[in-house]
Amino acid sequence: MKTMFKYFITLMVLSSWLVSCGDMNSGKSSKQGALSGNAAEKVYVAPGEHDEFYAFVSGGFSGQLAVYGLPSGRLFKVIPVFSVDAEKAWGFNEETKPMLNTSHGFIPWDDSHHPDISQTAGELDGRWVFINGNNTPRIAKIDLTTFETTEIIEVPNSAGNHSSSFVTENTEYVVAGTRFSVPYPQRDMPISEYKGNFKGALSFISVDPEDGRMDIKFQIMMPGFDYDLSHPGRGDSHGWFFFSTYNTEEANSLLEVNASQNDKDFIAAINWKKIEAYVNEGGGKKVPANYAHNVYDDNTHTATSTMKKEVLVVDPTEVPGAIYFMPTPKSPHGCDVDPSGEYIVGSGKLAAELTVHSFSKMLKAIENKDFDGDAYGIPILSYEATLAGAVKQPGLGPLHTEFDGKGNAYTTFFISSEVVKWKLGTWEVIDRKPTYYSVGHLMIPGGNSRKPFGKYVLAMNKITKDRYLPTGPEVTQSAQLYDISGEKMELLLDFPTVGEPHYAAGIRADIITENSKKFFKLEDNEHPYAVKSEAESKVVREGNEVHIYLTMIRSHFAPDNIEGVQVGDKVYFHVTNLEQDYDVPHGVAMIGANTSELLIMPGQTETFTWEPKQEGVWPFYCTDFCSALHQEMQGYVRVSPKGSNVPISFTLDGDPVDME
Ligand code: K7E
Ligand code: CUA
Repeated sequence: MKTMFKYFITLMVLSSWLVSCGDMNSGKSSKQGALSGNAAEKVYVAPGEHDEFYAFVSGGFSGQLAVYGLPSGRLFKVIPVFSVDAEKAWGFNEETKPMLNTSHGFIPWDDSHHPDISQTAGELDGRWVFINGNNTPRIAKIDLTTFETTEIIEVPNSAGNHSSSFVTENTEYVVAGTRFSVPYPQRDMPISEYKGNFKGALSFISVDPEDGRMDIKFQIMMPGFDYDLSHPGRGDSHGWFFFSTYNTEEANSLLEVNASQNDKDFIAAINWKKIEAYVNEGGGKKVPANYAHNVYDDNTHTATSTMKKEVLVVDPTEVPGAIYFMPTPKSPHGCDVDPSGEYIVGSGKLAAELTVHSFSKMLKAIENKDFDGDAYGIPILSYEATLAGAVKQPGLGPLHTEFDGKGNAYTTFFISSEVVKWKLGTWEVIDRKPTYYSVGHLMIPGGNSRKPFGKYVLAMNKITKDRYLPTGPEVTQSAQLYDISGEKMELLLDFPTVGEPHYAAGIRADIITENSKKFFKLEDNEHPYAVKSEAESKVVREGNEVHIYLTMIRSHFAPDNIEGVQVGDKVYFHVTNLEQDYDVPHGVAMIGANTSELLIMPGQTETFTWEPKQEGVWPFYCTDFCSALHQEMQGYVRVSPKGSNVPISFTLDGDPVDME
């Protein structure tokens, strides 16, 4: 075993040498022959034409979710999720600050990895996309009518929320598993006592079928392993959920060596329907917890944050027959389920072959009690009993697998930098294509459902090196698009990404476009500081707070000139965009405001604050080039010394209005 480990370390070193070798040759050799035939034509989307697919690509350490078109690779939007975004005032304006509230306070950053689109009957329905925040465990929901984050729920008892956020085939649940096990309950204790005392929480978050509202239905308190990735069963295996684990050694230091001791770790198979029934009959224990639930309302254009105080916890030993472990070689990372739901692929990061489990064999093994001991009372199924087959010598360092719906699987190999196509059932390798370089996840639009679209695969790479013009020490991350409609894969396109893309979710565009919102209706605007016409615009002093009810329409603000503000005041700009047309946002920025500009969509109201420090007459202006007279869209605020007797007044439609 030790020798095996050394062998793989050698391979890893070798692979980094290969990468730097490509670098030395300026990548010329690596690029030769990569493209053939009419690749350019296949990704060419003529001016004015639309892409066939949306790709929602996670931003990793950027904390955001980027929207691209495929096959063009054009970037359409970066949706702010877990990180503040000055471009959209996310986390800067008063309305969205509550979205980033957690039990640790306002946390304006996270590490987002795995987007997954909602499903109905195992097919993508295009209503929402979910994504996990790893660092301060959270799950976000993005509404695909507005492409805005509308809900974030914190996950208690979790740490490194990585085996997340994957949805069951009717979006009954979005599931979040902990990567790091932690003391349960959290307490001050010696780290050396990890084993047996730390636990791994797997959270089943229900999603309301009507409004999508999330709620932690239950958490399963599993043994103190690392829960790395997960996927739901589908078809016959709907009702089960599978999680890859590593560190079943329960080591707490130098995991690189100490968590690679066991020849096999596990894929945990969880019969969530059984646990759901147990919980519905009053099973489980309500325990104190502290976590934020943040909801954004499209009518008030405002988020609220509620702190929740308890969570329902299930001890696996109390629900016999609901959880089993399937031994899986060498610290598996990816845990992927094919469209039929029969095959569960475990990608042992250090394994020489790719292990595939069979769901039907698993059921038989459970029936026959074909066990190989237990771990903390959870039966371990015998390895041979669940094994469907193995892909022999497929590549080095397998990470993730997706499916084309035509009986083929595609697996990424990090160390040997390639995507390998192989056949389900015969396990034979059909094709392999290099990636540039060191690929992590890959994505086939719909590849996570019963009906993949099976036309393209997108590989998301960890190392870029020489693929683009250099930009100093930091180079862009990269995605690569392959045509998979034929027997052999064909590399079509490289394109840069935002942050580090881990996973992505893709969907046929028309499923989303038919419901896409064009603007917010002014009549539905329930923001408490909204004004629905210029005539209602006003400026109100309340002690040392000044509230400006500002409207915007092409090409002026109402009011524009405002007097009576004093040094030391806290000025609230409540800004409503009165436009009722597609694609006419206005922006607003105030000199010296240390929040952010606002970018306000038609029918929407947003608020920023400004605390003037200096007397004078200070301008504000529109930041979005909205019309030929955009540069005329401006105003002034006169700031007088503290205690001055200049009354609050403003100009509306060119006429002065006195408020006092
Ligand atoms: Cu493999 Cu976070 Cu899914 Cu990245 S993870 S690669
Ligand atoms: Cu409004 Cu520019």
